[in-house]
Amino acid sequence: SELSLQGFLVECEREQLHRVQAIQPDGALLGGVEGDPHIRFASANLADWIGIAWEEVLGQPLTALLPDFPPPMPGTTSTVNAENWMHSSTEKRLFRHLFDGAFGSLDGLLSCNEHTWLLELEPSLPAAQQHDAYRPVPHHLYRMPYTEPDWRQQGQALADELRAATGFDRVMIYRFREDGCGEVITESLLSNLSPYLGLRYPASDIPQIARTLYLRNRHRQIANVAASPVAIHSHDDAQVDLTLSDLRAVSPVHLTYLKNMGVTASLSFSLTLYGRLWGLIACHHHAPRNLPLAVRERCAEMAQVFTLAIGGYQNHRRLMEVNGSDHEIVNLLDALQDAEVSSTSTNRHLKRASTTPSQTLGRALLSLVSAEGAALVDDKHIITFGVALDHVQIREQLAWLQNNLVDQVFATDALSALFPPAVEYADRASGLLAVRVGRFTHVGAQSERTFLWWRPEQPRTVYWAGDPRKDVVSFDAEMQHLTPRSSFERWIETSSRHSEPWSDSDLLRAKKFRNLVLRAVNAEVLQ
Ligand code: BLA
Repeated sequence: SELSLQGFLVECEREQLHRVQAIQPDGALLGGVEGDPHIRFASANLADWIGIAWEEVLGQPLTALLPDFPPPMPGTTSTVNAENWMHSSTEKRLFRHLFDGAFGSLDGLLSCNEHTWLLELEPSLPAAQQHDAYRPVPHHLYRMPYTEPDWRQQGQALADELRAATGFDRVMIYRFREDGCGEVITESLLSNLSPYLGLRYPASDIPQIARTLYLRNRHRQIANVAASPVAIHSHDDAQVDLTLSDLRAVSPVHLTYLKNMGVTASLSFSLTLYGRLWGLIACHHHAPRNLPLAVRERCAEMAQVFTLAIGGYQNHRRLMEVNGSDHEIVNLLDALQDAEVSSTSTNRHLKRASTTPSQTLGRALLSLVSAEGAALVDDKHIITFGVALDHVQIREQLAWLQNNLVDQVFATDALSALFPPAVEYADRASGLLAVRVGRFTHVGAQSERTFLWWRPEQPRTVYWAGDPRKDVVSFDAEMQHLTPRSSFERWIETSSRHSEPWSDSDLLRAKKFRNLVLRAVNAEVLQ
């Protein structure tokens, strides 16, 4: 039912992923409390990896196990030393061949946040793989894309390189949209698999906590969805914080999700831009697959390089757009002035948009942000351009804006979702961009003028992986509980009550326009 579905999604968002007291079985974990070198946490499988039982190490200082810890890190001016290794640090530190004994060679990955330090042990890179794992990031990934085709090509090159480096069946670049949903924008895959390229997935597929963890961790490996997790034992019932852990056990819901998708191993990399999660790179494999840490790190490096390309491309485009808009805005301001002069001279101030200057103004206004309709409104007057609303509707819209919004520039591509009466005219104004300009009058009071732009409803075809309304979860009758959706069949939605979204550049132009109008009108008064 609707209720249990909602309840399930709330539970998903509540799951404290970093509090799970278990790891995946591909290594072992030791840990303690920030600032204290005593071992408080040890995974139950410790004996399998170093030959010493977890019971024996709990309560001991780490140096009882590793007398020379921390070992020097070659080639760095590292701040790791005997006094501060267990203190909070943003960087994870890899110690190669930390253990070298009868059980083989193990690397140690040290991480420490404000609560906990962790030392995770994983098999060292086999000598045969050293050559590949330490190859530099391919040069062509460093190229800066300047055009749309360059940008697409760059993404494809990354996905192809990552598939070659990881040996996974499928590598996808998954980009988050403003509404939290995600879309597969690039894909590299084995030729016998069906593509996911262009498919959209609802936001609930990746809960917020999982996204937050990706801001702190560059990669996440799930080597085998069928593997049993290994418990972490603790000294005096302390709880281990696995925020920075590489081996953290996987959420059961997500394991079911991957199994439903036919995936046995998954590896993902975060794409973080300006402190926000821009997207993920998701890799799938049909069989268990465990890559050495050095290989994962090298792949994360490639992903990191790609984020520079994303940032560079975005900034370049923005700059081009800002420069390109100057001329247009100056023309628009001229048209605005001409229209006002002509309307005052004929003593029909802001009344009808029938004169030639006002037609010029209309064209310039509409093209500034590629709108179909626009209006210029102040306390007393309304002038409309293009496909517009009637005056009652405009007054209502303005009243709503004034009561609900503080921003001087506001945009939505789904007005009726925020302001239900707008359903009535969704065909003309599903998208609204509003710019408010305060104006000092000659008597010193402030009056306000608002520019409104509208975009019509755009029937938009969205390819969802499964029906997002029905298939997010399903009821497992046998297990008597809810499970993540099991259908990933392509499902087509023709969305309504949305306009073409306003782009960054539309907003930039609107803001720039506002600043110039503001300057012009207030300069006029001060003269
Ligand atoms: C995690 N969900 C994830 C991750 C991805 C997805 C990429 C990161 C971990 C990983 O790389 O496997 C989703 N994977 C996708 C999508 C595609 C893909 C969309 O390949 C598209 C091609 N999942 C649900 C529901 C819940 C849920 C309803 O569908 C609610 C409980 C949970 N997803 C969930 C959890 C994690 C997750 C808890 C974190 C898993 C972990 O890190 O332990």
